Amino acid sequence: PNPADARDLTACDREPIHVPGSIQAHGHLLIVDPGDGRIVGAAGRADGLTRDMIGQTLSQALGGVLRNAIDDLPDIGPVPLAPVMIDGASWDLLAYRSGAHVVIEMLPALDQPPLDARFLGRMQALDAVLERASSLPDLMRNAAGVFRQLTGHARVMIYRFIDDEAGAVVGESRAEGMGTFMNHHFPASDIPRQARALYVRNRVRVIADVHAPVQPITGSVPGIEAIDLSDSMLRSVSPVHLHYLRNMGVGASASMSIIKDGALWGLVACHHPEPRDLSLATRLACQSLADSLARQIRLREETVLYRERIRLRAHEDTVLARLGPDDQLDQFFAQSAGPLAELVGADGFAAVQGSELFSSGSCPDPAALRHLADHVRQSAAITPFVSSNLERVIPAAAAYRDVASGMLSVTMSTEVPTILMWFRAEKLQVVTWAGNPHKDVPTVPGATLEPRASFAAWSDEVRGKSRPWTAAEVEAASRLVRLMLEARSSRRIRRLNAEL
Ligand code: BLA
Repeated sequence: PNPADARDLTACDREPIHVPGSIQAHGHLLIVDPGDGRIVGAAGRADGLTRDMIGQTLSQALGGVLRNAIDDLPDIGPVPLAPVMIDGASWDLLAYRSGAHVVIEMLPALDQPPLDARFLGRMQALDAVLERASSLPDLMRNAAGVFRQLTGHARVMIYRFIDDEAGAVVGESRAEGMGTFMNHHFPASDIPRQARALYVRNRVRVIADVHAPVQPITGSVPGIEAIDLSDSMLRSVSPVHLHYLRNMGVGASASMSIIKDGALWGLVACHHPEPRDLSLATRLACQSLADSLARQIRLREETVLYRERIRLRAHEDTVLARLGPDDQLDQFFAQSAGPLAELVGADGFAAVQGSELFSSGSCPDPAALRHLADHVRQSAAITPFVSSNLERVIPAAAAYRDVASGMLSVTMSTEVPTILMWFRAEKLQVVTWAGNPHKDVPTVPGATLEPRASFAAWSDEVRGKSRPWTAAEVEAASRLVRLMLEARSSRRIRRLNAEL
């Protein structure tokens, strides 16, 4: 069973995290009416620094240069501005538009590497470490190390979304004394839907101190506290998530989005046992390194696909050379079924054409084969049917999961369509979850969903799944069906010509 199904996801998914009405404790926020340049709202440390600025113009509060800067802001996305000094403290500034207002955020200028030549040199060196990785697993390990150097967090993980939006830790680097989450799985509800959507837009978040009280937004305009903080770097985070981190024994967290082809592929997740903030420059450096990581991931996936394609193509001729006479399904596949199954790494191969049926290797019984063929007849004519968890799509398949947990099917458009099916046996898998994902489900309807109390490794046996079909294998099956059809019709033409 999919643990995410058992949960009341909506409670988590509905929390409007982009309008929290407050910011984290370590910075300040000003809301400006761009028309007259007046400050209409603020939030910040209880010392009142920014609250006293409400009603002033931005120039009065922070100096004249800022006025021009906010007039030139783009419609979307934050822009770093020149830092300011107030009462001996230095602040990094960030500005963005939010509805009719402009938001200015003040992040404490930290004693972390400034954006100078040495810092840029270091960035290049870190980027080079990513490029040097020889394989995808190697890249994941290197990436965790690189982000640990950049952020100084004690445990850095590369977290990858897998099926059902659940995910697993695929790379890790940690300081002595920090426990491991390597290869641990986490359910989808740990990062709810709206958070995943927001993280495509705003790619770096820092939770500097999971114990610090939040700073509410106040102002001179009614409803100003409900301002949209999607682009914020100081936004206070969901209390449920803070609870989650505290349960994990984490004092501060940071995460960066890994976006591949416009979608959230995964996150760089950083934990620290004590409070830890990141400077604006470090945050921006993290973002650019995460983009670089995404490119490296894509490059490596493309290389794997390309190599597999070459290997599969070399195999095609063997299959085509063994095709038998096509008057009968049996004869057509008698010699070619073995290489056909081998081509895509299947345990069995079967074909159904009208009332005729052929099977070879390890396949479900004839009645089941006909049932499966009926199920995919329409859809597989357009795109291949691909599943590595057949019983999830066709529940009856649970009865023969030992031979067919995975199925790949393509329809060959012969006069009477031929449905070709490749099968893969069940591959028992033990998945280690970070804490029991089935527990902590609220028993009272409408009750608040609490994060897990324990993240201790919890093993779950997964039934009914096969090794997944790769993109190259699916592609090879479709291609081969086309080639077989061509071979068949050119043979027919030759035969007709001979008869004439
Ligand atoms: C946010 N959950 C997050 C974030 C991460 C995780 C990385 C982004 C914020 C951050 O950087 O800390 C989860 N952290 C993980 C995972 C790993 C990790 C999977 O280190 C693995 C290595 N959380 C729950 C439940 C709810 C929930 C039951 O467990 C729902 C009520 C909610 N998680 C939740 C919310 C956010 C979140 C609402 C958004 C926080 C925000 O940005 O405001």
